[in-house]
Amino acid sequence: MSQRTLVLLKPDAVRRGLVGEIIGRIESKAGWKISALELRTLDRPLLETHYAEHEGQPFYEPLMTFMSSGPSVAMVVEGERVIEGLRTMAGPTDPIAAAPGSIRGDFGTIVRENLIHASDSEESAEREMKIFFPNFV
Ligand code: D4T
Repeated sequence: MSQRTLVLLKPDAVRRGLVGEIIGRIESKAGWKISALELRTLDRPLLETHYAEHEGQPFYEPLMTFMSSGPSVAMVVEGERVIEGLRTMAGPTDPIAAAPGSIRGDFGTIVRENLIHASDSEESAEREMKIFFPNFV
């Protein structure tokens, strides 16, 4: 089942020079391909839309500050079961709980700076692709 998903390489991944490493892992999965890609600093209105479900949480404001602290890489990735596959490849939200071999498990320590976002369902993927690539979808 071919799917599309929205992936963000967060400002920590870009600052630390991990973009090539992470994109390499994605491109190494058989049949997965990047169909849109942009390097850009995410502004507050876009982040408010993307993270609407977390408004009011104690981590919301620090998350907003971090996510707008430098450029991110936004991508659409497509391929076989790519939504589930990229969530597995990223690992769970807390990088210390993430298994070695996953992106967060290999490179992260703190929850806020967990390197990567990947849509968690087909509905989220559709919503998020429209936010980041309104002219593509
Ligand atoms: P994203 O959405 O960035 O892919 O992350 P997850 O799907 O893994 O996790 P999430 O939506 O629960 O969290 C979004 C974002 O908020 C940061 N965060 C989260 C944080 O700084 N403190 C926290 O306690 C939580 C739960 C990390 C990811």
